[in-house]
Amino acid sequence: MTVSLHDRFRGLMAGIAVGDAVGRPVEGSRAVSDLYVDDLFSQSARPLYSDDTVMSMALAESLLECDGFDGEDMATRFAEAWSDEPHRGYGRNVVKVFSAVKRGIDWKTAAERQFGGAGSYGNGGAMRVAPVALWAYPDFEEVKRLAGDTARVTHTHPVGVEGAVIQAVAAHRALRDHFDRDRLLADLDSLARTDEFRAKLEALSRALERGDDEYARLHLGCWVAADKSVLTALYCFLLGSDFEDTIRRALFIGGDTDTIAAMAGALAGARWGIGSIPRTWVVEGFGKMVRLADRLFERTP
Ligand code: F2R
Ligand code: MG
Repeated sequence: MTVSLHDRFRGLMAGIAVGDAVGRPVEGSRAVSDLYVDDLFSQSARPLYSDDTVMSMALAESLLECDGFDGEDMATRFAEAWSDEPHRGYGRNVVKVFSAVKRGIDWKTAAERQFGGAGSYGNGGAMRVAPVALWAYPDFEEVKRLAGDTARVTHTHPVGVEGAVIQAVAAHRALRDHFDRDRLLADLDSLARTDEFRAKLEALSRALERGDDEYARLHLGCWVAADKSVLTALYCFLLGSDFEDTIRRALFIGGDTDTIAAMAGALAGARWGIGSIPRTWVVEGFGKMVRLADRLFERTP
C-alpha cells in the first residue's frame, strides 16, 4: 500500500510521542512482556509523554516560528518548557543548561561547559531531532547540518552531536517512498567519525545479521548515552515488520525505553505512516504532534 508523504510526516511526529509514552512507565526495566502494552492501553488514562516529546515539540516550534535555526530561541523554548514542567523526566545534567539559560547565561557557554567542558554525550540531542528531517525535507545536506546545530544547543560532545546527525539521517531516509536500508547504512558508515559510533556501526551489522534482540541489548546498549541508544533504536526499526513490532522490540530490549522507543517510533512512523500506529495507541500529545507535522508539511516544496 502506498503511504503519502503527508502521512509519513504525521507518522514521524506522532511516532515520537507514542514511543515515548509507551516506554516511559517501564524506563529502566528489562525484557518488558508483550502483555504490558495491551494492559497500558486498556486503562482509562492516556499514557503520558516525557522530555523526549516536550523537546521535539519545542524544536519543531522553534524552527517554524523562526523560519529556521535560531539557537537562542531554541534554548529559550527548551528552558521555558523545563521550568513549566520540570517533572517530565529530564536528564540529570541537561537541566543545568536550562537553569543557566533562565539566569541569562548565553546558551553556547551553558552547553559547552557541561561535564567540565567535555559537553554531554547523552541522547538528548538525538531523541528530539527527527522533526529536522521534516523541516529540511528533502535536502539531505541541510538535514545533517541542522541536526548538528540543534544538538549543540545542549549537547556539545562529539558523540552527542553525532548521535543526533545519525538519527536525523535515518529519519530522512525513512521518509522516502522506497526505503533503502543499504543506502542508509552506507550513509552512516561515511558520516560516523567518532570511535564510539564506528564501533557500534560494526556491532549493528552483526546484530542485524543475527536478528537477536538480546544480542542487540548487550552489544548496542540501552542506556542514556547517545552511542548506547541511537543505533539500538535503528536496529529495532530495521528489524521491525511494522510500527507495533518496532516498538515492542524497543520495550523488550529495555533500559532507556522511552527514548529508544521514541527514536524508533519516529523512524517507523516515517516509513509506514500514521495509519500504521495501532488505533488504540492514543497518547498525550498525539494531536499536537499531528498539528506540528501538518505545519511542517505545508512548507514542503
Ligand atoms: N533522565 C531520564 N530518565 C531518568 C528520569 C529521572 C527523573 N528525573 C526522575 O526523577 O526519576 N531520561 C531522559 O534523559 C535522557 C536524555 O538525557 P540528556 O538530555 O542527554 O541529558 P544529560 O544530562 O545531558 O545526559 C544524560 C546522562 O548521560 C551521562 N553523560 C552525558 N555526558 C557525559 C559526559 N561527558 N561524562 C559523563 N557522563 C555523561 C550522565 O550520566 C548524564 O546524566 C533520555 O533518556 C531522557 O528521556
Ligand atoms: Mg529516556
